[in-house]
Amino acid sequence: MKFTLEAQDKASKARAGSVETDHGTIETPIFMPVGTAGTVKAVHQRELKEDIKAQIILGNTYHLYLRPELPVIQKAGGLHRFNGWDKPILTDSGGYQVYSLAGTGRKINEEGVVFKSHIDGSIHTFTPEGVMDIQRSIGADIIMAFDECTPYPCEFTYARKSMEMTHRWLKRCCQRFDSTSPHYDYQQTLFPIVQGSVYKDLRVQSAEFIAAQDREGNAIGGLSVGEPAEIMYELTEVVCDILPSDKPRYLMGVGTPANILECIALGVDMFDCVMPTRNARNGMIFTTEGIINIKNEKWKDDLSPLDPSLGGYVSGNYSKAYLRHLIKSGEMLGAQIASIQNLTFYLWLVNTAREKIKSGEFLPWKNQMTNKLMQRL
Ligand code: PRF
Repeated sequence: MKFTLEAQDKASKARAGSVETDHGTIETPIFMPVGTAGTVKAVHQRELKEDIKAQIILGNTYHLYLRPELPVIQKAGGLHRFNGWDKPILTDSGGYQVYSLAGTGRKINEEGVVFKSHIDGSIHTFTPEGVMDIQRSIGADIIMAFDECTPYPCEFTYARKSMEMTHRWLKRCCQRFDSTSPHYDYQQTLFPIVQGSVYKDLRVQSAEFIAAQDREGNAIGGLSVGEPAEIMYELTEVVCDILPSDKPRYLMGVGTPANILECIALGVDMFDCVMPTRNARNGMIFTTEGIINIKNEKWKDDLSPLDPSLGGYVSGNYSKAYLRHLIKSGEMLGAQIASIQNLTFYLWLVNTAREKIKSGEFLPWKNQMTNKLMQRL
């Protein structure tokens, strides 16, 4: 993997760059659609590529390991072959998904995490070594270290001990990753994850530890878990200022379009979030003019296109009234159209940010766009 810094904004810490992988180049800043079970829900691969212009998608170790199970993915020749997506893929390690199972009897200890499958209740163990092996089998281009994402709020002592364990787990991840080879004919790279909850001194300590591992890219976890946005911004800035500027920075699970613009300004290069797809299915539509709740009575007979200036097929060819009808009727096409619209918007947002960074107009554009995104149309 190779990261090239192409431009640095003068009025903020925003950057434009590119990440080269064996499955192609990712232009940053980038948003990565979430494809938990090897599919970006309600969107097929040709639409992802041609309409949405996605450059990289996510998969989840936890879900893919439980179903369809690794032998199937291995038999296919890796996840790219299995799901027909030939561009880059990143897999999350399961650290966050297992954390989301809180209350289902999962147990975290030094060795790893014992958890119950959400599918059939069977018991499984994830260890740092095991999760590296699983991600080798799945075959993502970028794989994530096994971490513990602390909840919010979280006591200082717990946050410190958890962060220290995440650091020890990282050492084990690196050791396993470096002593194994890819299963398929392309390279993989491992990103470590900064933790430390909302405590500035822990975040500094974690960012320094993660930076010292000298991997090819770095991630920031444990944020956007319920804390106020201002706290997330403050800690993201603290961490970005420590993580090396010649490597991509990935802020995990963030966020709203306004969150993304703010964090681009702080020096983040990569984002993922279920929001554009999950909220699409509930009728929340992101447009270049602002955010719409398509279920509102107000759109009942509005036959204007969803978002004509976005320039996409779906944005220009389906009306608000028609999408409202589909979503209210629980029609599958409603989820498809809404998901494509929202992802097209998210990719447009980061791509425009990239252009504005390069042309030196990022900050005024970001402020104007953020104002629009505060409005509910
Ligand atoms: N760790 C991992 N994945 C994640 C997170 C994390 O902390 C988050 C937190 N927002 C989202 N996804 N492994």
